[in-house]
Amino acid sequence: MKLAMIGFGQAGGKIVDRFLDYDDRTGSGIVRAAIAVNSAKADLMGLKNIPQENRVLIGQARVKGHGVGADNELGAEVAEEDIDEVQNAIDAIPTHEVDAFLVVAGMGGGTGSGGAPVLAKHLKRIYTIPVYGLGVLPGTDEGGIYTLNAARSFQTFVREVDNLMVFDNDSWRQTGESVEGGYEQINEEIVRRFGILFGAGEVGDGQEVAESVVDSSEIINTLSGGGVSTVGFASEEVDMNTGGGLLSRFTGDGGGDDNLDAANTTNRITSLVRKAALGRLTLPCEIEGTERALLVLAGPSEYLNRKGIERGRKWLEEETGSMEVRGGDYPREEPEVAAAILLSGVTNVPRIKRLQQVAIEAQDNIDDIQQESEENLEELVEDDEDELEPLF
Ligand SMILES: Nc1nc2c(ncn2[C@@H]2O[C@H](COP(=O)(O)OP(=O)(O)O)[C@@H](O)[C@H]2O)c(=O)[nH]1
Ligand SMILES: [Mg+2]
Repeated sequence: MKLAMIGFGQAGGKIVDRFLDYDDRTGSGIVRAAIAVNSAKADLMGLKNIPQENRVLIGQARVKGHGVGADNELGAEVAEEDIDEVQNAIDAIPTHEVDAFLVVAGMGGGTGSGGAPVLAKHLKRIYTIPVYGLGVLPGTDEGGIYTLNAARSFQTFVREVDNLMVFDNDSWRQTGESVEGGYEQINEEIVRRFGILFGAGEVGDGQEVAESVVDSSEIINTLSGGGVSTVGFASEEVDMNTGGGLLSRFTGDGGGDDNLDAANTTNRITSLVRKAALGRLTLPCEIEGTERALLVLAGPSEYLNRKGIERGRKWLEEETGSMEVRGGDYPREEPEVAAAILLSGVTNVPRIKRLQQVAIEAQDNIDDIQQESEENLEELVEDDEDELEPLF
């Protein structure tokens, strides 16, 4: 499926930038247009793949390109004030060729946390295609203000979008990694998972069309109904040349191999589906109670079969209790078989419950937190000035 991606704030911009890179590497063709919006000029300059004309600096009159720090109320204000500048960039892209918008942002900071929900609301008013969010939750070690920002932004964002897909940094922290190095890896994990999901509906002309290929409408139907989504993923390397018993037939080593290979293919698929659903999700949660799910099996077509996907789908129905589990193939020439599972409308999410609790408790000590936020902002502006000296 073809997306117009808008990265709001630093995390949002970097992740969209990385989606472009993924598209390039894999030829998946999901990013029809990519835009980055930020109040910090240095963050926009740090991007690699998003075209210069699609980098929109907002809030110049207020913060002079230095960013809003961790003040997400200011982030929301500058987004509202400069929404026309964002719209100008969107006007320049062919939205009639796009299946949906994807607004990507870190929920814990200022610009993306405050601005992404504002943009989502604006897009919903103007366009008829779905507007999805990809929200990144902060690590709990980042501090109170980030958690509070996330708690507030999350509530607004989920209300404004057609579906909010969530990635929780806290569950993906690597120990002993620098923060930046850690983000590189995390961002790669993000684009891989969502790349397979959205790429599934975008099988190109020259590519082999499988019997049960996933199309865009199935992704859209799974996401419709709103709420919060999480993604599970598992993969296994395979040999590109010996799959499906083709080679064994040519070399003549055994006539009964086809059945054995088919059984292997089915077993591989069902075990990948279990691993994907029961392993680490982008937002950890109880999968029981999921409203809708989509299972995508990606890999060389000789490693995909209908029986495996059907079994995986049935198993998912039992585990989630959902009556709406879709499933299908995504044939692609990569030396791995991968299962990506979109669980949409999840209800039992401990992290979200904690965030909601934080939002409630925050009403009690709002003054302390506001002061912390203002100090952060002052520090950041000072830091930024030092950093920006050689650039301008
Ligand atoms: N996954 C991921 N998360 C990030 C990255 N950079 C920042 N974050 C997270 O996003 C939150 C907001 O940071 P940032 O995007 O810099 O704030 P903003 O620029 O004001 O929107 C942080 O608290 C981190 O949790 C990144 O590259 N990848
Ligand atoms: Mg930042």
